[in-house]
Amino acid sequence: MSASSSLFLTGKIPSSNIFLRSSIFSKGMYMVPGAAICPLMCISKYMQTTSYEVVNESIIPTVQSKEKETKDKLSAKSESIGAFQKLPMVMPSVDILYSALRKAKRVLPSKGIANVAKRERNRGAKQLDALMKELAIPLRTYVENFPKKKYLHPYERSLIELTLGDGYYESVLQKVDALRKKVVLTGKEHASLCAKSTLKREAEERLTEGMKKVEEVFDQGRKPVDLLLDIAKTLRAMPVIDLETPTLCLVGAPNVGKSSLVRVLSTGKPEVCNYPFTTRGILMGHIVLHYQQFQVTDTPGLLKRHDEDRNNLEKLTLAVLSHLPTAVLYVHDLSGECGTSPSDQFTIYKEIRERFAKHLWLDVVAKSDLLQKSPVIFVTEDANSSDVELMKYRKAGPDGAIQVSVKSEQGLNELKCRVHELLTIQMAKINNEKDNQEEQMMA
Ligand SMILES: Nc1nc2c(ncn2[C@@H]2O[C@H](COP(=O)(O)OP(=O)(O)OP(=O)(O)O)[C@@H](O)[C@H]2O)c(=O)[nH]1
Ligand SMILES: [Mg+2]
Repeated sequence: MSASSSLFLTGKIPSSNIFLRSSIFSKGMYMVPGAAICPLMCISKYMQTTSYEVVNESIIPTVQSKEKETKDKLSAKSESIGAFQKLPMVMPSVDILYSALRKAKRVLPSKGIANVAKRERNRGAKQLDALMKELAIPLRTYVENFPKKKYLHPYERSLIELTLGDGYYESVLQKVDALRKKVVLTGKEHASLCAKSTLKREAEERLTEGMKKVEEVFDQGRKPVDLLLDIAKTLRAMPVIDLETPTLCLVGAPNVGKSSLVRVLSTGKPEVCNYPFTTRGILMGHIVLHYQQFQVTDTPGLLKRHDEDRNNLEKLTLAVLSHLPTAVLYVHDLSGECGTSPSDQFTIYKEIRERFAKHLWLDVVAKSDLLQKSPVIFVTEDANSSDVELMKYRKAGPDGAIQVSVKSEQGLNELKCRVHELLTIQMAKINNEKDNQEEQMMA
Protein backbone atom coordinates (compact mmCIF):
# COMPACT_ATOMS: atom_id res chain seq x y z
CA MET A 1 0.00 0.00 0.00
CA SER A 2 1.32 3.43 -0.78
CA ALA A 3 2.74 5.34 2.10
CA SER A 4 0.76 8.41 1.39
CA SER A 5 -1.06 9.96 -1.43
CA SER A 6 -2.30 13.37 -2.23
CA LEU A 7 -5.11 14.71 -4.25
CA PHE A 8 -4.71 17.83 -6.23
CA LEU A 9 -7.87 19.67 -6.94
CA THR A 10 -8.02 20.82 -10.50
CA GLY A 11 -10.44 22.36 -12.88
CA LYS A 12 -12.36 25.30 -11.66
CA ILE A 13 -10.93 25.58 -8.20
CA PRO A 14 -7.40 26.05 -7.00
CA SER A 15 -5.18 23.04 -6.66
CA SER A 16 -5.14 21.30 -3.39
CA ASN A 17 -3.93 18.18 -1.79
CA ILE A 18 -6.27 16.10 0.11
CA PHE A 19 -5.55 13.66 2.84
CA LEU A 20 -8.31 11.23 2.66
CA ARG A 21 -9.26 7.95 3.86
CA SER A 22 -11.97 5.69 4.71
CA SER A 23 -15.51 6.25 4.08
CA ILE A 24 -18.90 5.20 4.37
CA PHE A 25 -21.78 6.44 6.14
CA SER A 26 -22.75 9.65 7.60
CA LYS A 27 -22.86 10.01 11.33
CA GLY A 28 -24.43 7.11 13.04
CA MET A 29 -24.36 5.04 9.91
CA TYR A 30 -21.83 2.56 11.10
CA MET A 31 -24.44 -0.14 11.08
CA VAL A 32 -25.28 -0.82 7.49
CA PRO A 33 -22.50 0.25 5.18
CA GLY A 34 -23.22 -0.51 1.51
CA ALA A 35 -26.98 -0.70 1.71
CA ALA A 36 -27.28 2.79 3.08
CA ILE A 37 -25.09 4.16 0.34
CA CYS A 38 -26.62 3.00 -2.85
CA PRO A 39 -29.65 0.84 -2.44
CA LEU A 40 -30.52 0.80 -6.12
CA MET A 41 -27.17 -0.49 -7.17
CA CYS A 42 -27.10 -3.11 -4.46
CA ILE A 43 -30.55 -4.35 -5.33
CA SER A 44 -29.75 -4.71 -9.00
CA LYS A 45 -26.55 -6.55 -8.25
CA TYR A 46 -28.46 -8.82 -5.94
CA MET A 47 -31.00 -9.59 -8.62
CA GLN A 48 -28.25 -10.55 -11.01
CA THR A 49 -27.05 -13.24 -8.67
CA THR A 50 -30.02 -15.41 -9.51
CA SER A 51 -29.27 -17.34 -12.68
CA TYR A 52 -31.31 -19.92 -14.57
CA GLU A 53 -30.48 -23.28 -16.04
CA VAL A 54 -32.25 -25.29 -18.70
CA VAL A 55 -32.91 -28.78 -17.35
CA ASN A 56 -34.90 -31.24 -19.45
CA GLU A 57 -36.30 -28.32 -21.43
CA SER A 58 -37.73 -26.56 -18.40
CA ILE A 59 -36.15 -23.49 -16.93
CA ILE A 60 -35.47 -23.64 -13.24
CA PRO A 61 -33.66 -21.15 -11.05
CA THR A 62 -30.17 -22.23 -10.10
CA VAL A 63 -30.01 -22.90 -6.39
CA GLN A 64 -27.08 -20.91 -5.12
CA SER A 65 -25.39 -21.77 -1.93
CA LYS A 66 -26.10 -19.27 0.81
CA GLU A 67 -22.40 -18.82 1.14
CA LYS A 68 -21.97 -17.73 -2.48
CA GLU A 69 -24.96 -15.44 -2.29
CA THR A 70 -23.54 -13.78 0.81
CA LYS A 71 -20.20 -13.41 -0.89
CA ASP A 72 -21.85 -11.82 -3.90
CA LYS A 73 -23.79 -9.42 -1.73
CA LEU A 74 -20.69 -8.47 0.19
CA SER A 75 -18.70 -7.91 -2.94
CA ALA A 76 -21.52 -5.74 -4.26
CA LYS A 77 -21.14 -3.65 -1.14
CA SER A 78 -17.41 -3.35 -1.35
CA GLU A 79 -17.78 -2.17 -4.95
CA SER A 80 -19.72 0.83 -3.76
CA ILE A 81 -16.49 2.77 -3.26
CA GLY A 82 -13.29 2.93 -5.31
CA ALA A 83 -14.96 3.91 -8.56
CA PHE A 84 -12.19 6.37 -9.43
CA GLN A 85 -9.65 3.61 -9.63
CA LYS A 86 -11.79 1.80 -12.21
CA LEU A 87 -12.27 4.68 -14.63
CA PRO A 88 -11.53 3.81 -18.26
CA MET A 89 -8.31 5.08 -19.80
CA VAL A 90 -9.12 8.07 -22.02
CA MET A 91 -7.01 8.61 -25.14
CA PRO A 92 -6.09 12.16 -26.12
CA SER A 93 -8.60 13.26 -28.76
CA VAL A 94 -5.94 13.90 -31.36
CA ASP A 95 -4.68 10.32 -30.99
CA ILE A 96 -8.21 8.97 -31.42
CA LEU A 97 -8.57 11.00 -34.61
CA TYR A 98 -5.25 10.03 -36.19
CA SER A 99 -5.65 6.39 -35.27
CA ALA A 100 -9.18 6.34 -36.72
CA LEU A 101 -8.07 8.01 -39.97
CA ARG A 102 -5.16 5.60 -40.34
CA LYS A 103 -7.32 2.54 -39.77
CA ALA A 104 -10.15 3.74 -42.03
CA LYS A 105 -7.80 4.41 -44.94
CA ARG A 106 -6.52 0.86 -44.75
CA VAL A 107 -9.98 -0.64 -45.31
CA LEU A 108 -10.22 -2.48 -48.67
CA PRO A 109 -13.29 -2.99 -50.86
CA SER A 110 -15.09 -6.32 -50.60
CA LYS A 111 -13.57 -9.05 -52.73
CA GLY A 112 -14.96 -10.09 -56.09
CA ILE A 113 -16.47 -6.79 -57.28
CA ALA A 114 -15.40 -6.55 -60.89
CA ASN A 115 -17.11 -3.28 -61.77
CA VAL A 116 -14.75 -0.38 -60.92
CA ALA A 117 -17.51 2.05 -60.01
CA LYS A 118 -19.17 -0.49 -57.73
CA ARG A 119 -15.84 -1.39 -56.17
CA GLU A 120 -15.02 2.26 -55.54
CA ARG A 121 -18.34 3.06 -53.92
CA ASN A 122 -18.06 -0.08 -51.83
CA ARG A 123 -14.59 0.98 -50.67
CA GLY A 124 -15.78 4.53 -49.97
CA ALA A 125 -18.79 3.43 -47.93
CA LYS A 126 -16.70 0.94 -45.96
CA GLN A 127 -13.97 3.46 -45.20
CA LEU A 128 -16.45 6.07 -44.05
CA ASP A 129 -18.23 3.53 -41.91
CA ALA A 130 -14.89 2.46 -40.39
CA LEU A 131 -13.90 6.04 -39.65
CA MET A 132 -17.24 6.71 -37.96
CA LYS A 133 -16.93 3.57 -35.83
CA GLU A 134 -13.30 4.13 -34.88
CA LEU A 135 -14.25 7.57 -33.60
CA ALA A 136 -17.57 6.72 -32.00
CA ILE A 137 -16.67 3.50 -30.19
CA PRO A 138 -14.12 5.01 -27.77
CA LEU A 139 -16.52 7.86 -27.03
CA ARG A 140 -19.30 5.41 -26.28
CA THR A 141 -16.98 3.41 -24.02
CA TYR A 142 -16.19 6.54 -22.02
CA VAL A 143 -19.81 7.62 -21.70
CA GLU A 144 -20.87 4.14 -20.60
CA ASN A 145 -17.99 3.46 -18.24
CA PHE A 146 -17.62 6.75 -16.42
CA PRO A 147 -19.99 6.09 -13.51
CA LYS A 148 -23.22 8.00 -13.14
CA LYS A 149 -22.89 10.27 -10.14
CA LYS A 150 -26.07 8.93 -8.56
CA TYR A 151 -24.52 5.45 -8.31
CA LEU A 152 -21.39 6.66 -6.57
CA HIS A 153 -20.70 6.49 -2.89
CA PRO A 154 -21.82 9.85 -1.39
CA TYR A 155 -18.27 10.65 -0.42
CA GLU A 156 -16.99 10.16 -3.96
CA ARG A 157 -19.94 12.18 -5.19
CA SER A 158 -18.95 15.04 -2.89
CA LEU A 159 -15.37 14.83 -4.14
CA ILE A 160 -16.52 15.18 -7.73
CA GLU A 161 -18.71 18.16 -6.91
CA LEU A 162 -16.18 19.91 -4.69
CA THR A 163 -13.07 19.26 -6.74
CA LEU A 164 -14.43 19.66 -10.27
CA GLY A 165 -17.30 22.04 -9.61
CA ASP A 166 -20.99 21.24 -9.42
CA GLY A 167 -22.33 19.82 -12.70
CA TYR A 168 -18.98 19.91 -14.52
CA TYR A 169 -18.49 16.12 -14.61
CA GLU A 170 -21.94 15.49 -16.10
CA SER A 171 -21.67 18.34 -18.58
CA VAL A 172 -18.36 17.05 -19.98
CA LEU A 173 -19.80 13.54 -20.35
CA GLN A 174 -22.86 14.96 -22.08
CA LYS A 175 -20.66 16.86 -24.54
CA VAL A 176 -18.65 13.72 -25.29
CA ASP A 177 -21.89 11.88 -25.99
CA ALA A 178 -23.17 14.72 -28.17
CA LEU A 179 -19.94 14.54 -30.18
CA ARG A 180 -20.40 10.78 -30.59
CA LYS A 181 -23.91 11.26 -31.93
CA LYS A 182 -22.78 13.94 -34.38
CA VAL A 183 -19.93 11.77 -35.66
CA VAL A 184 -22.28 8.81 -36.15
CA LEU A 185 -24.82 10.93 -37.98
CA THR A 186 -22.26 12.57 -40.28
CA GLY A 187 -20.46 9.29 -40.95
CA LYS A 188 -23.67 7.44 -41.84
CA GLU A 189 -24.90 10.25 -44.02
CA HIS A 190 -21.71 10.37 -46.09
CA ALA A 191 -21.31 6.59 -46.28
CA SER A 192 -24.82 6.37 -47.66
CA LEU A 193 -24.12 9.13 -50.21
CA CYS A 194 -20.98 7.36 -51.31
CA ALA A 195 -22.81 4.07 -51.67
CA LYS A 196 -25.23 5.73 -54.06
CA SER A 197 -22.53 6.97 -56.48
CA THR A 198 -22.89 5.79 -60.02
CA LEU A 199 -19.42 6.66 -61.31
CA LYS A 200 -16.00 5.77 -59.95
CA ARG A 201 -14.96 9.40 -59.83
CA GLU A 202 -18.12 10.41 -58.05
CA ALA A 203 -17.51 7.71 -55.43
CA GLU A 204 -13.92 8.92 -54.95
CA GLU A 205 -15.04 12.50 -54.51
CA ARG A 206 -17.76 11.55 -52.05
CA LEU A 207 -15.29 9.50 -50.06
CA THR A 208 -12.81 12.39 -49.85
CA GLU A 209 -15.57 14.81 -48.96
CA GLY A 210 -17.07 12.44 -46.35
CA MET A 211 -13.68 11.82 -44.71
CA LYS A 212 -13.08 15.54 -44.54
CA LYS A 213 -16.49 16.25 -43.07
CA VAL A 214 -16.30 13.55 -40.36
CA GLU A 215 -12.78 14.66 -39.46
CA GLU A 216 -13.97 18.26 -39.26
CA VAL A 217 -16.91 17.38 -36.99
CA PHE A 218 -14.67 15.44 -34.64
CA ASP A 219 -11.93 18.05 -34.69
CA GLN A 220 -14.32 20.87 -33.85
CA GLY A 221 -15.97 19.02 -31.00
CA ARG A 222 -13.07 17.06 -29.51
CA LYS A 223 -12.19 19.38 -26.62
CA PRO A 224 -14.55 17.65 -24.12
CA VAL A 225 -12.65 14.40 -24.72
CA ASP A 226 -9.48 16.05 -23.47
CA LEU A 227 -11.38 17.56 -20.54
CA LEU A 228 -12.58 14.06 -19.71
CA LEU A 229 -8.99 12.88 -19.82
CA ASP A 230 -8.10 15.57 -17.24
CA ILE A 231 -11.07 14.60 -15.08
CA ALA A 232 -9.98 10.95 -15.13
CA LYS A 233 -6.44 11.94 -14.13
CA THR A 234 -7.69 14.08 -11.26
CA LEU A 235 -10.08 11.47 -9.95
CA ARG A 236 -7.62 8.62 -10.28
CA ALA A 237 -5.06 10.61 -8.27
CA MET A 238 -7.38 10.82 -5.30
CA PRO A 239 -6.17 8.87 -2.30
CA VAL A 240 -7.46 5.35 -2.18
CA ILE A 241 -9.78 4.67 0.70
CA ASP A 242 -10.15 1.37 2.45
CA LEU A 243 -13.43 1.38 4.32
CA GLU A 244 -12.45 -1.58 6.42
CA THR A 245 -9.34 0.03 7.84
CA PRO A 246 -9.87 2.32 10.86
CA THR A 247 -9.23 5.95 10.08
CA LEU A 248 -8.30 8.98 12.10
CA CYS A 249 -9.38 12.35 10.71
CA LEU A 250 -7.66 15.52 11.94
CA VAL A 251 -10.05 18.42 12.21
CA GLY A 252 -9.81 21.97 13.55
CA ALA A 253 -9.58 25.63 12.58
CA PRO A 254 -6.98 26.64 9.96
CA ASN A 255 -3.30 26.86 11.00
CA VAL A 256 -3.76 25.16 14.37
CA GLY A 257 -1.16 22.44 13.71
CA LYS A 258 -3.18 19.58 12.17
CA SER A 259 -0.70 18.76 9.41
CA SER A 260 2.22 18.94 11.84
CA LEU A 261 0.52 16.27 13.92
CA VAL A 262 -0.27 14.13 10.86
CA ARG A 263 3.46 14.15 10.05
CA VAL A 264 4.29 13.01 13.57
CA LEU A 265 1.58 10.37 13.78
CA SER A 266 1.70 8.78 10.33
CA THR A 267 3.56 8.28 7.07
CA GLY A 268 1.64 11.26 5.61
CA LYS A 269 3.83 14.22 4.78
CA PRO A 270 1.48 17.17 4.27
CA GLU A 271 2.87 20.63 3.79
CA VAL A 272 3.23 22.68 6.99
CA CYS A 273 3.25 26.48 6.77
CA ASN A 274 2.42 29.36 8.99
CA TYR A 275 -0.68 30.51 7.14
CA PRO A 276 -4.31 29.32 7.00
CA PHE A 277 -5.47 26.81 4.38
CA THR A 278 -2.03 25.40 3.70
CA THR A 279 -3.81 22.08 3.40
CA ARG A 280 -6.04 22.46 0.38
CA GLY A 281 -7.46 19.01 0.12
CA ILE A 282 -7.62 15.61 1.69
CA LEU A 283 -4.33 13.84 2.15
CA MET A 284 -3.79 10.42 3.52
CA GLY A 285 -1.15 8.81 5.62
CA HIS A 286 -0.85 5.43 7.32
CA ILE A 287 0.07 4.16 10.74
CA VAL A 288 1.30 0.61 11.30
CA LEU A 289 1.18 -0.48 14.92
CA HIS A 290 1.58 -4.02 16.19
CA TYR A 291 1.07 -5.34 12.63
CA GLN A 292 -2.19 -3.41 12.35
CA GLN A 293 -2.70 -0.87 9.63
CA PHE A 294 -4.57 2.40 10.24
CA GLN A 295 -5.24 5.40 8.05
CA VAL A 296 -4.92 9.08 8.88
CA THR A 297 -6.45 11.95 6.95
CA ASP A 298 -5.50 15.59 7.09
CA THR A 299 -8.24 18.06 6.19
CA PRO A 300 -8.55 21.77 5.41
CA GLY A 301 -9.38 23.99 8.39
CA LEU A 302 -12.87 25.07 9.38
CA LEU A 303 -13.81 28.69 10.02
CA LYS A 304 -16.56 30.12 12.18
CA ARG A 305 -19.30 30.63 9.64
CA HIS A 306 -22.52 29.17 8.32
CA ASP A 307 -22.42 26.22 5.95
CA GLU A 308 -23.71 28.27 3.03
CA ASP A 309 -20.70 30.60 3.35
CA ARG A 310 -18.11 27.82 3.50
CA ASN A 311 -15.58 27.40 0.71
CA ASN A 312 -15.09 24.11 -1.12
CA LEU A 313 -12.10 23.23 1.06
CA GLU A 314 -14.16 23.44 4.24
CA LYS A 315 -16.91 21.47 2.49
CA LEU A 316 -14.41 18.70 1.77
CA THR A 317 -13.70 18.43 5.48
CA LEU A 318 -17.41 18.20 6.22
CA ALA A 319 -17.81 15.59 3.46
CA VAL A 320 -15.15 13.42 5.13
CA LEU A 321 -16.94 13.70 8.46
CA SER A 322 -20.36 13.15 6.95
CA HIS A 323 -19.65 10.19 4.74
CA LEU A 324 -16.66 8.38 6.18
CA PRO A 325 -16.69 6.45 9.44
CA THR A 326 -13.62 8.18 10.81
CA ALA A 327 -12.53 8.71 14.38
CA VAL A 328 -11.85 12.41 14.97
CA LEU A 329 -8.70 13.98 16.37
CA TYR A 330 -9.84 17.54 16.98
CA VAL A 331 -6.98 20.06 17.20
CA HIS A 332 -7.26 23.26 19.26
CA ASP A 333 -4.71 26.10 19.32
CA LEU A 334 -4.95 28.34 22.38
CA SER A 335 -1.54 29.97 21.83
CA GLY A 336 -2.84 32.93 19.89
CA GLU A 337 -0.70 31.96 16.89
CA CYS A 338 -3.15 30.47 14.42
CA GLY A 339 -5.33 33.49 13.56
CA THR A 340 -8.63 32.12 14.89
CA SER A 341 -9.39 33.28 18.41
CA PRO A 342 -10.00 30.64 21.11
CA SER A 343 -13.59 31.79 21.48
CA ASP A 344 -14.20 31.37 17.72
CA GLN A 345 -12.52 27.98 17.86
CA PHE A 346 -14.78 27.09 20.75
CA THR A 347 -17.87 28.00 18.71
CA ILE A 348 -16.69 25.95 15.71
CA TYR A 349 -15.79 23.05 18.00
CA LYS A 350 -19.15 22.95 19.74
CA GLU A 351 -20.99 22.93 16.43
CA ILE A 352 -18.86 20.20 14.87
CA ARG A 353 -18.87 18.10 18.03
CA GLU A 354 -22.63 18.22 18.18
CA ARG A 355 -23.08 17.58 14.48
CA PHE A 356 -20.80 14.55 14.47
CA ALA A 357 -21.59 13.31 17.96
CA LYS A 358 -21.46 9.64 16.98
CA HIS A 359 -17.85 9.70 15.84
CA LEU A 360 -15.17 8.40 18.17
CA TRP A 361 -13.41 11.50 19.41
CA LEU A 362 -10.15 12.78 20.90
CA ASP A 363 -9.24 16.42 21.65
CA VAL A 364 -5.73 17.84 21.60
CA VAL A 365 -4.49 21.30 22.47
CA ALA A 366 -1.55 21.84 20.10
CA LYS A 367 1.54 24.07 20.38
CA SER A 368 1.73 23.57 24.13
CA ASP A 369 5.30 24.91 24.03
CA LEU A 370 3.79 28.34 23.33
CA LEU A 371 1.16 28.29 26.02
CA GLN A 372 1.65 30.79 28.75
CA LYS A 373 0.34 30.61 32.27
CA SER A 374 -2.58 32.91 31.57
CA PRO A 375 -4.89 32.21 28.67
CA VAL A 376 -4.53 34.21 25.45
CA ILE A 377 -7.02 37.01 25.07
CA PHE A 378 -7.54 38.39 21.58
CA VAL A 379 -8.30 42.10 21.24
CA THR A 380 -11.69 41.18 19.90
CA GLU A 381 -12.49 39.05 22.93
CA ASP A 382 -14.02 39.82 26.25
CA ALA A 383 -11.35 39.10 28.88
CA ASN A 384 -13.93 38.82 31.62
CA SER A 385 -16.56 36.81 29.88
CA SER A 386 -19.19 35.39 32.16
CA ASP A 387 -19.25 32.27 30.01
CA VAL A 388 -17.68 29.81 32.41
CA GLU A 389 -17.32 27.11 29.77
CA LEU A 390 -15.46 29.50 27.48
CA MET A 391 -13.14 30.68 30.27
CA LYS A 392 -12.35 27.04 31.00
CA TYR A 393 -11.80 26.31 27.30
CA ARG A 394 -9.38 29.22 26.95
CA LYS A 395 -7.22 27.76 29.69
CA ALA A 396 -6.98 24.10 28.70
CA GLY A 397 -9.40 23.29 25.87
CA PRO A 398 -12.28 20.85 26.22
CA ASP A 399 -12.38 18.41 29.14
CA GLY A 400 -9.90 15.60 28.71
CA ALA A 401 -7.89 17.31 25.94
CA ILE A 402 -4.23 16.27 25.75
CA GLN A 403 -1.67 19.07 25.59
CA VAL A 404 0.89 18.37 22.87
CA SER A 405 3.71 20.09 21.05
CA VAL A 406 5.53 18.88 17.96
CA LYS A 407 8.33 21.32 18.83
CA SER A 408 9.05 20.21 22.41
CA GLU A 409 7.53 16.73 21.85
CA GLN A 410 5.45 17.20 24.98
CA GLY A 411 2.50 14.80 25.13
CA LEU A 412 3.34 13.02 21.87
CA ASN A 413 3.79 9.58 23.41
CA GLU A 414 0.53 9.87 25.27
CA LEU A 415 -1.16 11.06 22.08
CA LYS A 416 0.14 8.07 20.10
CA CYS A 417 -1.14 5.66 22.77
CA ARG A 418 -4.56 7.32 22.86
CA VAL A 419 -4.80 7.34 19.08
CA HIS A 420 -3.97 3.66 19.01
CA GLU A 421 -6.64 2.94 21.62
CA LEU A 422 -9.19 4.94 19.65
CA LEU A 423 -8.41 3.19 16.38
CA THR A 424 -8.51 -0.21 18.05
CA ILE A 425 -12.03 0.58 19.25
CA GLN A 426 -12.90 1.66 15.75
CA MET A 427 -11.51 -1.59 14.38
CA ALA A 428 -13.76 -3.55 16.75
CA LYS A 429 -16.70 -1.44 15.61
CA ILE A 430 -15.95 -2.13 11.94
CA ASN A 431 -15.63 -5.87 12.58
CA ASN A 432 -18.86 -5.83 14.51
CA GLU A 433 -20.69 -4.19 11.66
CA LYS A 434 -19.25 -6.67 9.20
CA ASP A 435 -20.46 -9.57 11.34
CA ASN A 436 -23.91 -8.01 11.61
CA GLN A 437 -24.12 -7.55 7.86
CA GLU A 438 -23.11 -11.14 7.23
CA GLU A 439 -25.70 -12.35 9.72
CA GLN A 440 -28.39 -10.22 8.10
CA MET A 441 -27.52 -11.56 4.69
CA MET A 442 -27.45 -15.18 5.78
CA ALA A 443 -30.83 -14.76 7.46
N1 LIG B 1 5.58 26.38 18.33
C1 LIG B 1 4.89 25.44 17.71
N2 LIG B 1 4.47 25.65 16.45
C2 LIG B 1 3.76 24.68 15.85
C3 LIG B 1 3.43 23.47 16.48
N3 LIG B 1 2.69 22.72 15.64
C4 LIG B 1 2.58 23.42 14.52
N4 LIG B 1 3.22 24.61 14.62
C5 LIG B 1 3.30 25.65 13.61
O1 LIG B 1 1.99 26.11 13.29
C6 LIG B 1 1.91 26.47 11.91
C7 LIG B 1 0.75 25.77 11.28
O2 LIG B 1 0.98 24.38 11.29
P1 LIG B 1 0.23 23.36 10.32
O3 LIG B 1 0.58 22.00 10.78
O4 LIG B 1 0.48 23.69 8.89
O5 LIG B 1 -1.27 23.72 10.67
P2 LIG B 1 -2.61 23.24 9.93
O6 LIG B 1 -3.67 23.20 10.98
O7 LIG B 1 -2.36 22.01 9.19
O8 LIG B 1 -2.86 24.46 8.96
P3 LIG B 1 -3.85 24.51 7.68
O9 LIG B 1 -3.51 23.37 6.80
O10 LIG B 1 -3.52 25.80 7.05
O11 LIG B 1 -5.23 24.46 8.22
C8 LIG B 1 3.26 26.09 11.30
O12 LIG B 1 4.06 27.24 11.21
C9 LIG B 1 3.86 25.11 12.28
O13 LIG B 1 5.27 25.10 12.29
C10 LIG B 1 3.90 23.28 17.83
O14 LIG B 1 3.68 22.27 18.49
N5 LIG B 1 4.61 24.31 18.38
MG1 LIG C 1 -2.66 21.61 7.20
